[in-house]
Amino acid sequence: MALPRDFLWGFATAAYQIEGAVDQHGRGPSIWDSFCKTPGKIADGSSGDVACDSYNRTAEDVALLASLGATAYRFSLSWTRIIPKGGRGDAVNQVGLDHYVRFVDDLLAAGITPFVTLSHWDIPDELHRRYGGLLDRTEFPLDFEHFARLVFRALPRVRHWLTFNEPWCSSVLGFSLGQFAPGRTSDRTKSPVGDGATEPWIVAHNLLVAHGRAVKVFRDEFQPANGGEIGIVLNGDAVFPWDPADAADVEACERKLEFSISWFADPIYLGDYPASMRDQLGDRLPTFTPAERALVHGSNDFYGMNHYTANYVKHRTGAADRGDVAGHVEILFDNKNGDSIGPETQSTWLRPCAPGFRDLLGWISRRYGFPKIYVTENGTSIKGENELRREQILDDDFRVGYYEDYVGAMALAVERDGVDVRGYFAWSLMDNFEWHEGYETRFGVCYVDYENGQRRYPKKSARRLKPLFDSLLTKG
Ligand code: PNW
Repeated sequence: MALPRDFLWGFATAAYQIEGAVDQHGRGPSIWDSFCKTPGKIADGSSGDVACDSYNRTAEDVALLASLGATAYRFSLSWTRIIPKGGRGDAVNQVGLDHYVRFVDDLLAAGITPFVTLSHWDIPDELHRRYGGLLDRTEFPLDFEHFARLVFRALPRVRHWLTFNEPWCSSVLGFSLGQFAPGRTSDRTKSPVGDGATEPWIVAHNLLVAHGRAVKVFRDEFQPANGGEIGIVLNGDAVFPWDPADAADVEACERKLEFSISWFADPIYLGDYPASMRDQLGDRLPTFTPAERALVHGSNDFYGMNHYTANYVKHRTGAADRGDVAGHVEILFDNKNGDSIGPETQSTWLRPCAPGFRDLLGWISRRYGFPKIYVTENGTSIKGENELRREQILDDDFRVGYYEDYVGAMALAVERDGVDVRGYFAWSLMDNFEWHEGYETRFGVCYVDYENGQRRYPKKSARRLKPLFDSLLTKG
């Protein structure tokens, strides 16, 4: 009996991962369309060209959500369906915009509350070519602001907006490790750990400023008449010291959280980057101009939290490498005693450890003044799932257990720790294009049969969430 009665729960997806139809009705290419064409970047050589074909199956997806009892759905807009070239001087594609207007109407008609992400990594390719996309401190935020204003105006019935998904991934995976579009490795040629690198911090800074610009437009021009709320979505893994008796490992845990979460959340809630980052990174970390700070500080109406896993964290000895994106720590799945943090999944970075969720909800809440939180993603892949027959895949007890444990940990955080969670989204509604892992990794609570018309089949986990939340929602 832990969660408030008006608590919203449902499932999440992202445009490039499910829509397909990449050339339909005038959509322009995003950096992910180009990235997928680069040989060797995607595990199975695939792309989002077809994916789950959700662009052409909106009625089916709404019916699926309704049948599972979801009260909310988080999805993202494809910027290049709406402005194929992306920029503020470029043409608007009305067909693309109308598609989302209808989709929002359909969701609302089915009693499902839309949570709309403006951009889930699929930056217009043309903007990347034109001025370096996320690397441009002036042009990118202005183009994003323009796109945001256009969709706020077109979708007045949407009450919950998310600006960017996981800017950490765009910055680190996209511009340091090169695993995500646009596949840049900053200055890694100079050193394998990226010493000399500057791009990840520039990209992060520009994403924060662009977020701030969109929020200002929303608050100045739309919120007064329409109401509603807006925030950014941040990912973050829980941490446990490799050796709890070693103060340096305990400190390393804090630093790891600062380098992944506070990098974005500190400027938004506290007005500047964490001191630990400034100390290590020096002037390669950009400085907020007063105008930028005014845009970013205080720019969240709620905290959008994506959470999947936990790590053991060990300090590193010796001088910090100034280009190290992790904050001079070692990230491990086993602790000093050889205990494992959790079982393996299909994702190398993901090991379930539900107590970490409660911990991290508490850490975020204490550091940022107990903000309203929406858990915008939580879920798991299963080791070897893709090798099984469909009937076996549908029996996903591992995923059922994951959701029971994680939702339970969240309920405890609300009940005992004063954490203010108002909504929860399981990742994902259905199996989909899992970025650089292609279709080999399945995160869906519904199985998608890619060989037979992208038909969706609910797995056991899909049907477990409604009774789980029903039992946690307070009556009366
Ligand atoms: C999130 N990592 O991404 C995304 O928001 C989703 O689009 C994605 O499908 C989901 O999690 C599952 O992976 C992440 O390597 C992808 O640490 C990779 C990492 C973290 C988050």
